[in-house]
Amino acid sequence: MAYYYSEPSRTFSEYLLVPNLTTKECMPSNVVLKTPIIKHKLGEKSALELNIPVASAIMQSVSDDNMAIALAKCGGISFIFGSQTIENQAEMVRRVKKYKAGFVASDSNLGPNNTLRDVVNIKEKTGHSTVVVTEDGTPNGKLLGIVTSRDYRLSRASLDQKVHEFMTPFSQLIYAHEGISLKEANDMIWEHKLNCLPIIDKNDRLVYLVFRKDYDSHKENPNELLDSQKRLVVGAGINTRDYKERVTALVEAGVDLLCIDSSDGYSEWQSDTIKWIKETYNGEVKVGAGNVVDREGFRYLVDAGADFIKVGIGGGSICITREQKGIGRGQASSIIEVSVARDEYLKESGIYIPICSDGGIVHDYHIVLALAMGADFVMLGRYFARFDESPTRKIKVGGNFVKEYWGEGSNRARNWQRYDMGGDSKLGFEEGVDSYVPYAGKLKDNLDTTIYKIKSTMCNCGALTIPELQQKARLTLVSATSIKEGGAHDVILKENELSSS
Ligand code: RVP
Repeated sequence: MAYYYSEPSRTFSEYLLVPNLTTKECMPSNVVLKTPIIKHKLGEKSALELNIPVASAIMQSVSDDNMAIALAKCGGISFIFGSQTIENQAEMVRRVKKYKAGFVASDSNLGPNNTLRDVVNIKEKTGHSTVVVTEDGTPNGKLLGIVTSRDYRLSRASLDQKVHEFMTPFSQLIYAHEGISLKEANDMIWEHKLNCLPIIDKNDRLVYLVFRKDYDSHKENPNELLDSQKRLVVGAGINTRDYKERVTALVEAGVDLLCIDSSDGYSEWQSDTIKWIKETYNGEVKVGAGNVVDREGFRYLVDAGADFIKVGIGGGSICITREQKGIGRGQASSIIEVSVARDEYLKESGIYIPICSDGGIVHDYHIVLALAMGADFVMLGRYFARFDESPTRKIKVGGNFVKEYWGEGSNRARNWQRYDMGGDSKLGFEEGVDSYVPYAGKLKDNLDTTIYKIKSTMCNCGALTIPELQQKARLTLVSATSIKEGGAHDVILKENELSSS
């Protein structure tokens, strides 16, 4: 006879946190959100920790190198999407690893025989007023000079004038050599009253530019997630088909953490993939697995050697797996059961396995609920898709700016490996939709607010760290009526009144 769960499958919005005593030291500024991301022995530190408990989803419309840089600067991690060629994905990882805070690759480059017209055009395209002149017009060519708006007067000059006639030539430039620290570069910027310092290699080829304003923004990111060589940390998604070639390329590119990306991870394919990675790299390469929603799935992947477990089926905002296949479970119920399984495993083995709650975060407070229920970090798709840094188009629909956001199981992404059930390799039917999300601006501005909210809620719960929250939190189920009263009610909202008049 089939097994029936005695409890309904619950989601985050059905729960609230009940406040504990808030002591005087329980202030948002004292809350530390560091959290483990790979398994470790009880009492020891995880070899990789996040500075804030968020990851961006393994999706084409969310996590490319640009997103990964922006999120790691804020202390979280991106998993670069795997539904692209191995070469492209490895190149994205390489770009994140090469990124040096404050050192940027030049995006406005011309050759000496280009014209002032080209300068004007490139300025309009990139929005940057510093144009680099290299021998071959590439970002890493031999540096010949620099053009800024101080070098020409549009009202007087001919647009056909050649760049080499009015640029500031190399002989008059202040520059530095590769290997200089950001602090040293900044000192030179101040000493010589520069806006931009070119960094060149021993053959006079341009490597980076350092801008005065970038140094300031570096100081604004105290949570930056860096590896031992001070490079940004980045993850990548893999599948259970081409993992031998893909993992090899990603590891070579310097990836810090892998995650098998699948809508249903309780499979022998995943076990084989994890075992191959662990054997091939002597346990050195770290890999998360999932998604699962129960104790059995969790144990199976942990026994195979997974470093963290990702939880959630069908809860994603763009996901229609539940409708299409009748598979899934409420995200809250899944996290609660898997956390109990994790604690059991910890008791038996002395090993702590971090859990990632993936999908279905609708409100910021849902993140705190997930953490309180036992998750160590959350993975978000819709949330990050709304920002400037996501790889999708920003367009105007009905007078409002939106960004595109599509599921990995949609026809647009065609990520059949994520929904692979063995056999023929193609997407039989869609499990995701193509959609828009409201445009929300810069990642950092939004994330700062979210993090502040998380810290405030934790203070209400009397918790200064995530482990403390997990121990102390008191959660209550809410009735349908309480949910209704959770928002503004029984008042006439001014916005509505204005828009209807
Ligand atoms: P959300 O944050 O609610 O947008 O959910 C993002 C998650 O949804 C992803 O991390 C992934 O687990 C899942 N996903 C991605 N594509 C699809 C799909 O097409 N069904 N689902």
